[in-house]
Amino acid sequence: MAIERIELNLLRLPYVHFFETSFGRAYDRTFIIIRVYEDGVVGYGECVAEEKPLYSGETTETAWHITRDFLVPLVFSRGIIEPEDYYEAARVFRGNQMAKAGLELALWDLKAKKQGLPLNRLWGGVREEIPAGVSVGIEDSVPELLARIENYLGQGYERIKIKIKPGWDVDVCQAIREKYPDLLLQADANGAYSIEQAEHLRKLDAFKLLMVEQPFPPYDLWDHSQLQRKMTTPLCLDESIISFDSARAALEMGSCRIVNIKVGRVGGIIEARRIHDYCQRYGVGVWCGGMLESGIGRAHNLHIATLPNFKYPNDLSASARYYQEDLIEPPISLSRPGYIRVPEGPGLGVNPVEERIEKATVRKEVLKP
Ligand code: OSB
Ligand code: MG
Repeated sequence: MAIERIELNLLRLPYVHFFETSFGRAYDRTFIIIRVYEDGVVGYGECVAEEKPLYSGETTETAWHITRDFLVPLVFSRGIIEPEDYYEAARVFRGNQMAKAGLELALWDLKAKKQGLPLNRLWGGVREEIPAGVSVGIEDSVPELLARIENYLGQGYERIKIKIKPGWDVDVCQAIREKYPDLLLQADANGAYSIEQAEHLRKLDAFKLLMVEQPFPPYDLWDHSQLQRKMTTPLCLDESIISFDSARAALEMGSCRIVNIKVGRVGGIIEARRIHDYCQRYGVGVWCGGMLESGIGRAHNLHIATLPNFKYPNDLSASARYYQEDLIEPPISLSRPGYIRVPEGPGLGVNPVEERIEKATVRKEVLKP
């Protein structure tokens, strides 16, 4: 058979609560859902590019353009169905990992559904439940942040990640530690600092953080290596790890001791697995980051997090933490305190609700060979 049709939908979904990082505050998420159709089977992918080029240079509009004008034509012209063939073919195009990943994820879901297997069974997942975690944005005040943390702990989350930036860091960690001496806690700067602030960042060593994520901008691998030498807390890289090669450079340079894997940021599941396997051989643990995905993208994240070297709690939370009405039914929820069960049905194992996708759609395009 062959792919008969590929649909791109641009969606906008409001968050249950605003999400603020060092980039600013956001009230909703704009993203692309990719559907591939073959012989009555539909594969679903989510492209995590955001509306603005803040976290990454990609945006929903660049990803739409790259997908529609280069990646989909590649699939149709070569008669590609297998994600492995797609990965090899798409390498001719530079960069644009998020665009590449969105279509690859849809092809993986399709492949697993045709075989009647849960997605992670295609490449050896070893976990049925994933350690959950919640990423808590910057608030207007420390008491408001503490109240949010208390609420999440009450819901069963056992690991909290906070967002930090200059002016919202040491004092905030201090306040959390006073209230919760043993909480599994980590901090993510999304690149808000520079090496000149190394002495200030060292103060974070006092708070028994699991890790400090991405203190410097994405391309500062060298500065990260210098900071890691000065800090006892492990550094974790997120934005800097955009490919297998950047992961290799980061580990060889000593820029981090932990790696955050996001399938979107690295260009898909095959690249994510290469990074995972390399880190495992290197003795460096990984965990799964998130981009506030809908249930479709989050289900893909649950499947990748079944691999054995995912050794830390992940940025994977229940649907209710993100959206009033997620795109899937039933929504994702904690199966017991601190864990989310991996969906067991064929492919992603979740049921996208077509009416909800249509309702949230702001633009749509149907592509045919
Ligand atoms: O840096 O990990 C990040 C969300 C959007 C963009 C970047 C990041 C995040 C998060 C949210 O921290 C994690 C989640 O999806 O729960
Ligand atoms: Mg991050």
